[in-house]
Amino acid sequence: MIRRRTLLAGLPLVAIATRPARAAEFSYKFANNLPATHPLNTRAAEAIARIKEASGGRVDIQVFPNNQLGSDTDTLSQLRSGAVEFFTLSGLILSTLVPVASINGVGFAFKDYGQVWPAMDGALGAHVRAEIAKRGLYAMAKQWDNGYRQITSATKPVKAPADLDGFKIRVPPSPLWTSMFKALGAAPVTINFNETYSALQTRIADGQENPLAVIDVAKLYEVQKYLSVTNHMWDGFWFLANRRAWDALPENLRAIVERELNASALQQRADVATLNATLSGSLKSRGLEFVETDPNAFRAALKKAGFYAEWREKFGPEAWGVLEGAVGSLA
Ligand code: X2X
Repeated sequence: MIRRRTLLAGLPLVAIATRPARAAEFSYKFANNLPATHPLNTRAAEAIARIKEASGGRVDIQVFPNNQLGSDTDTLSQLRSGAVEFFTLSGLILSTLVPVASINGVGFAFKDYGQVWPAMDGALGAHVRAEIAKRGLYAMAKQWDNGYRQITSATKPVKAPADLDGFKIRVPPSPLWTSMFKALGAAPVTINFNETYSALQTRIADGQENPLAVIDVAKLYEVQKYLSVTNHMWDGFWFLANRRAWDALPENLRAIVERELNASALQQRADVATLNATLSGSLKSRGLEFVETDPNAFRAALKKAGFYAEWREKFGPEAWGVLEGAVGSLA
């Protein structure tokens, strides 16, 4: 019988215990602008765990939420240079690089989610993704939800378009956003998301607009008093990859990453829809006063200002035709 001590003495125990964990073959960074508590981050974290598992540890993605690596504008540059491999970005902000990517933000274009997802998973999304591909980026097939946007204000309830007259409203960096709020008579100020809370606090802007889920996780209710239910546009995040980093992954690993991210995107959409449908109670209890509006009045104001004609011209007949194919005539 071999004695236990003899057996152990023969093994290089020290070497085993001190060998460093093998670094993953592909160590990638994923940056985004939202707090870790938003469903975009909770669902992405689940996808990333499944990707690590399914790739046998070869793909390890580290998350940098909350604009830890910089504003959306900065992070888009980092994505393009390859300093960051993955980034989720609103199509409207992406339009500073890929103009047609803001097309889903045309005011009051989508009646409801029943129009949003068939369009974004269908011809409209395919049109935008093809343009994204021309700019050195890859967009996963499934977009992640931000949601229908609502206007908040610190100074007065916004009930009708006339209440926006001269109103200093923060908008994200995107020509479509600026154009739309100018068309409504407001005075839009372009500010990245990471500076929005403090801009509202210091009254650089008196209001802003975002979906309920963002207003909640970013605690914008602390610096705003009124929330007008306008549903004035639908906004989503493209899950983007730097093209060189994406192509560096062998095909089987790309398939795993895309499969798991897209699966989580579908779950994230359901989470956000639930939040946006149920958060009004808790936001009211935090002091936000809800204001009902007549969206048709805002839409009519946009039309009267020539907003639809202007953007039809800017996007061009082909892209505009794809949008109208999904939502009907916007004229
Ligand atoms: O910047 C915003 O307002 C946000 C969080 O909604 C976007 O990412 C577009």
